[in-house]
Amino acid sequence: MNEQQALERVRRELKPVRYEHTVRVTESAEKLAHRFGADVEAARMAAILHDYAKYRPAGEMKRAILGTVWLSDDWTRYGDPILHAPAGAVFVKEELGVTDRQLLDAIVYHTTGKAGMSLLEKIIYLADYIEPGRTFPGVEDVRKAAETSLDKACFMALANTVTFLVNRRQPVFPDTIHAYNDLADKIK
Ligand code: DGI
Ligand code: FE
Ligand code: FE
Ligand code: FE
Repeated sequence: MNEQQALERVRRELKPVRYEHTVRVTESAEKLAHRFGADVEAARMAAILHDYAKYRPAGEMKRAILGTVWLSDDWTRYGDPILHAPAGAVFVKEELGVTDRQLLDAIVYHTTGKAGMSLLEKIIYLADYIEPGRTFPGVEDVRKAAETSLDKACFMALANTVTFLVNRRQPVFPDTIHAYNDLADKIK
């Protein structure tokens, strides 16, 4: 599947606002890949596919995760907003025939991050957070950090996300905390 075919599939899966977000994430991912020496094609493809499952019913996503040996059942226990990340990897694999493990993992971890993220995983995580349409409090500081340090910028995004979740008394997926701790140590 080439980039154009992936974009067409994704456009049919998503509402226009979400498709426009995807296009901006793809442009942000390309810039980050150039800046930090990653494979630009891989970064663009992962970005195009990252929110593929965003509008699937929660029950369908849970079933897909529970039926997949390479995904922990834990993904189904921390609220519906994180389901589309692991479920997206399952559907992209099964429905689009994508087999590249690194690309699938970048989709799995784009919402939560994890300890020991690969270059591609960090780029997709960060591109999703800083794309020009985002208006989170503090996002401008994260964009600034992303000009020079991928780890620092990911750490700031994780800190903001943990704060956001805790302030709303929402559960925090363990990998999000592990990602935060991992990068807190690395940027010292
Ligand atoms: O899909 P997007 O809107 O582009 O962005 P995303 O994939 O980063 O999803 C953001 C949502 O995920 C937002 O509602 C916050 C939520 N989220 C992020 N990390 C965690 C989380 N929710 C829980 N419960 N735990 C997390 O660690
Ligand atoms: Fe997402
Ligand atoms: Fe499972
Ligand atoms: Fe997204």
